[in-house]
Amino acid sequence: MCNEPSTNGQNGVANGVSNGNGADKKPRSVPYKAIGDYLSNTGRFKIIESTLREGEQFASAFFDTATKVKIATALSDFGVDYIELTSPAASPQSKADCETICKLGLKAKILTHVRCTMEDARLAVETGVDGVDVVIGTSSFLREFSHGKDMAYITKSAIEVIEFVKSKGLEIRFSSEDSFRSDFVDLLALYKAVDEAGVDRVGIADTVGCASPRTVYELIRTLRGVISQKTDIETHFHNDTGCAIANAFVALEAGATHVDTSVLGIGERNGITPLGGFLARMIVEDRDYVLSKYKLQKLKEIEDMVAEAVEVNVPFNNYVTGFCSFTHKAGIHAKAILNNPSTYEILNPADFGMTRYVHFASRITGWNAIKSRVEQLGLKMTDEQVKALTAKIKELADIRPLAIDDTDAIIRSFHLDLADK
Ligand code: HCA
Ligand code: CU
Repeated sequence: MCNEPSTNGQNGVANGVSNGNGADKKPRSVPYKAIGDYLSNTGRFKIIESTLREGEQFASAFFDTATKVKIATALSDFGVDYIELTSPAASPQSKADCETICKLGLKAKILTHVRCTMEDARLAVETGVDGVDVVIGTSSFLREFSHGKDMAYITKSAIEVIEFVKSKGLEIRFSSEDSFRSDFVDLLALYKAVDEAGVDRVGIADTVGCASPRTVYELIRTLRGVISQKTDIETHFHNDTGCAIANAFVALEAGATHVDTSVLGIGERNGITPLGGFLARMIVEDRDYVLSKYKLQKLKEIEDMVAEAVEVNVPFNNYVTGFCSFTHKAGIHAKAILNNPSTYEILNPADFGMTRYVHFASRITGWNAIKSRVEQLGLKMTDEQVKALTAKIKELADIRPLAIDDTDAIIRSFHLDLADK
């Protein structure tokens, strides 16, 4: 069920000029409401932000201490619930950085992510973190070609690690790597055992990005029925086949409580559920919850900060902050958008501190877009004159691409000619 974006008077079109035409009206309510779903946590999820763990596994990522501090502070201010950091076992500097971030006193809880061994768990609890995320591969691929351990061994070491971390008064999560290619019966037996050992959260990870929304829904819903209600379910989705946001969303619908994200989705290979895209999905589902928790207006700043740190450009079609996310081009779209932005927008750019732009310099423009531009330039014309001007712009735009400056020049000279007549 899609709710319409709320329009709040900040719906300026190009150059921030208000269209003054319906944008301030309260949105119409949607006639059909979703029936209450007792399993769904789409209105009360938590974010585990893993830019400083999964994101460090991104091809071109290198975060020095100062950059880690900057990113962790920005994410905490943004409102994420948890920040996950690279294992202290990875390197001496990783351990030192983990300790430094724990001492910052951020609002977000700090986690570190370690292998399911006592050695790693001991290192983790020494760093000052609020909680430990442990993981071990359970698929036959990983059991055979990675660590070589069977399910009985995995269960035994999981319980030992869980009991140890809990004895230190810290939060503990246990996750299986490659959950969707693991034996389902084995997996459920393992989660039941760790649940009985008192784990706070279990994690499901689509390590290779093979899962589709339907398989995610079924697995999480079954798991929800097998472990106790007080135990949270964290989910982690890779994006190899383009389902990372959809999978995170259905996981919440099926009863998961926590979602792993990273800024711009950076991580191993092409990464995981992106923070911005995930929140775009969630604001459509539960606007009040998202706005009450997350400072969405800071999203672009955080994305730019991370893009610079890992030396990539923000993709042109990035969710919310891509350069054309709120650009409307075709004449039919522009006309409706100028009347009421909800016609062709499910997100309100103002919620994210972004601005709408009505494109007018092309052959598929319409006279409403040109009229709006004429007004922005402070010029006066009748509708008939604007229509004639539009025809002239289309004639030129049929021959070559027009820049905004070109089009503005045509508009101004047309206006001057009118005065001469
Ligand atoms: C990996 C591990 C992991 C762990 C996810 C988790 C994955 O780098 O392979 O602990 O929830 O994708 O399985 O990121
Ligand atoms: Cu991962």
